[in-house]
Amino acid sequence: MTVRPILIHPDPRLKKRCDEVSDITPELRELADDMLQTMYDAPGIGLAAPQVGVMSRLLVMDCVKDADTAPRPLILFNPRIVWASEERNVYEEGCLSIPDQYADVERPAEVRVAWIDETGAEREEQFDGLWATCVQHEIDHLDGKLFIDYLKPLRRQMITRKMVKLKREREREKARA
Ligand code: K1U
Ligand code: ZN
Repeated sequence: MTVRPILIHPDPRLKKRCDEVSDITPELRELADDMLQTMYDAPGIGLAAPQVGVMSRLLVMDCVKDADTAPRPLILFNPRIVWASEERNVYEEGCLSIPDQYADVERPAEVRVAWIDETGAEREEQFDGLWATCVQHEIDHLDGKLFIDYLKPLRRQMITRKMVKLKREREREKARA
């Protein structure tokens, strides 16, 4: 398993809709394992394939935060929301592609999601709490949408400017090394 580099906003690959997966190939299973490793290493609670530069509809997540509870890594190919609650929930979201920036985002409090798992089996599950927020955030990534797209334009522009600066600094550091 390999930790892959995570793309930082702005990047055109984070703004594109990803392609459906037609076959769960060994390469895609390896990618999913690398993504889990990358997510735990970051650390994060979710990761979508475009964040590592792969334009396929694949996401991983594990929202177990409590050290006393066993991890629950999930691998979702072609995930789709088949039902969303009327009730909404606000959560202060972050994103591994937008480091150190957080903002309140309102989304359905519960969602039912259908997907194909790593064995090729069809799965369906209802998520609530942080799991519901996270799976919606990750499915947005597969549609080229970031959590800052829910914010007012001025706030979004400020965050984007900070990220442009961060990327420039990281490039300079890389050139010096
Ligand atoms: O998609 C991503 O960029 C991952 C992102 C997922 C997410 C976070 C919060 C709300 C919705 C979706 C993250 O994992 S950011 C890091 C984070 O939230 C976290 C890190 C360590 C422990 C607990 C949470
Ligand atoms: Zn994100």
